[in-house]
Amino acid sequence: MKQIFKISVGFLMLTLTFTSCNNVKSTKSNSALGTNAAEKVYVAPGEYDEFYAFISGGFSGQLSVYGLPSGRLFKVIPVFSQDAEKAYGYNEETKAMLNTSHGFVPWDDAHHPDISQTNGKLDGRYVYINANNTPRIAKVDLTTFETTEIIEIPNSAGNHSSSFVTENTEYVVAGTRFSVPIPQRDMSIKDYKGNFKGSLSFLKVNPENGEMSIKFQLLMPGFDYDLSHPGRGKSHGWFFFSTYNSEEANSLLEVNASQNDKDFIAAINWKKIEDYVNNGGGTKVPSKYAHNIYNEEDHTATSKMMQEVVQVKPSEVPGAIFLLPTPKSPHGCDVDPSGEYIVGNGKLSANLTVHSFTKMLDAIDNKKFDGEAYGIPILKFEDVLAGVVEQAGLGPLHTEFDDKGNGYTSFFISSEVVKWKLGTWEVLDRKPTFYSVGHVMIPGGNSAAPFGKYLLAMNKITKDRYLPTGPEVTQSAQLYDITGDKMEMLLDFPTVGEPHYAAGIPADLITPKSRKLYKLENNKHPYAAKSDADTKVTRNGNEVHVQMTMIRSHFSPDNIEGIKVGDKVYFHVTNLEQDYDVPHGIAMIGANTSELLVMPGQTETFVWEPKQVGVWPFYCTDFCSALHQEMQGYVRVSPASSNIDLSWSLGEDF
Ligand code: RUQ
Ligand code: CUA
Repeated sequence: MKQIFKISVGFLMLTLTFTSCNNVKSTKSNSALGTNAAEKVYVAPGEYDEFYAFISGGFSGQLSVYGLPSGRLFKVIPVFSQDAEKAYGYNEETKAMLNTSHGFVPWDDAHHPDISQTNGKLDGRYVYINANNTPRIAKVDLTTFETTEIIEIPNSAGNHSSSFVTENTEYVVAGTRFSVPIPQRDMSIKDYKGNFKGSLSFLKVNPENGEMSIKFQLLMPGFDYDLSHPGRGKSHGWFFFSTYNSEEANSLLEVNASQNDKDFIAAINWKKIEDYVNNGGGTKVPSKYAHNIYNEEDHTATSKMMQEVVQVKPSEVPGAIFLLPTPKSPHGCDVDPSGEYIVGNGKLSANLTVHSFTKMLDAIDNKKFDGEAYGIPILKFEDVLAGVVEQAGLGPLHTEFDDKGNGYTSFFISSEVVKWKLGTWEVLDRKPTFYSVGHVMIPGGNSAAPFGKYLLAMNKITKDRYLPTGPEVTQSAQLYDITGDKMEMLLDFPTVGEPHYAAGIPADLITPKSRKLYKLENNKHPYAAKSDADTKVTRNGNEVHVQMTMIRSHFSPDNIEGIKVGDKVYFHVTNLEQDYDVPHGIAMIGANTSELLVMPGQTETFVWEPKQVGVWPFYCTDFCSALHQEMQGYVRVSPASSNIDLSWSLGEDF
């Protein structure tokens, strides 16, 4: 079934370059906004935004929290990268969050946040987000806006078709971008074809606390699994993955993986495979991967190295996996709110291919097959096709949906968002983006019940849209009003990192549950000092533990003596405040780590290894009161050979 894709790659590149230059020069002048755009995004001082948008940072590894429609940035939640501002990955409590089977990995590339769902609707409990580079999935708790779990995905590489949730958050799914040898071993790259495998991992979610565990990994043919979405409604129980490189090329993919006229969307009946595994099916295979959990009671993360996963081969579960031919190297794989339509965004194409779930089931029942790949039946293209959105633009990447039966697709090459009608496939509207849009996001767009008020376009290139800042210009998003027949551009706003994708949700699904502080009485940190009476300094060889408190506006103790060069000093600092929005910080001169930023009721720890004799200061880093600048102290460091006893005090200088 292989046909040659006729457009030459050279032509494609030419198109790309030409189009983007063209946009820079010509579309700027048509970008004048309707006069009421400013009103529509204006959120008056003291007022709240209507939606939260959780926008991934791509190579920043983090998740940023914005308000819509204002585009104001509220917080950067550290997920896969160390963040000195919040001590994430720097303090002793959170280092374990970044542990992997490769050791401590303090950075990653985060793409696809997805909010947990109940009955197909956003429930506002958690955001799950993937790390591509060292495959991981994280869970962010939306009561605290903290990363509370990271699980590594073994036998995977470039964890890109992740991390999307099923309609009751039964599963979070993680598909591999790169096929690799499974198990990993020393072999020639040239033996890729037929030997490398693509793993699709299904992570079961504990309904009580959102925790993930790898239920099974499906070992698929050696394609690249690019994106995925769950079925919903009638197609609940299925998961769909776009593939490229069905050629199984291992080099010069820009040419060699663009040969086939069609690649596939893989349809996986996960319920069927789950049943198989529940009945003892699959094979337990040794696989090392870290599972890191942050415990709110002791404010500390622990990392556990897991040892095996259950793997399933497609041939073990006949009737659970099918391939839907889809032109051309599809990127996004999106399912409409009803669950009937599966949209393949063929990035080397001008058309959008939409498959029908009903027709797919029918084709399966009637065995309308067009060959097979490694034993997996390929369904006949015509028999699963619902329709084609013709000549909608160039380079379709991703589609989201509103609540009125429309799809909105991003076109990277022609730099635009195109609105089209589900069922009739007619193009209704198009608006330029500035420039080269990747994902678009409609709040709830990956659920049965989208909130079709705004669309957010996340752009790859901004060029002349902002004040220049050296060779790199800010990354950016653009907001459109989609309530009318025609889309209206409202706002440009800069983003942290490269915004790959976002998850949006009405604010009132989050705000009532937002935590204000940690109760001191519930603090189970082993080194917590819950009052000034609990503070102390203890020595064990050259290890010294300082149990310190902080409250407006002093540390207790604030004078410490008896520390020696060569000591390893652990500062365990508890914030005694029980008021909303009163964190304190602490930093020590010469400490080879970040500050701590300790929330009310919380204990955090940093390590200081003094290298020089002297009297060294520490201070509060967060402007916490009128006497913030008085919130400071000293540590006396004596030579390694000295016999000065440990002593500590507060308020004893007169
Ligand atoms: S994507 S390249 Cu979601 Cu289009 Cu990562
Ligand atoms: Cu505490 Cu500033």
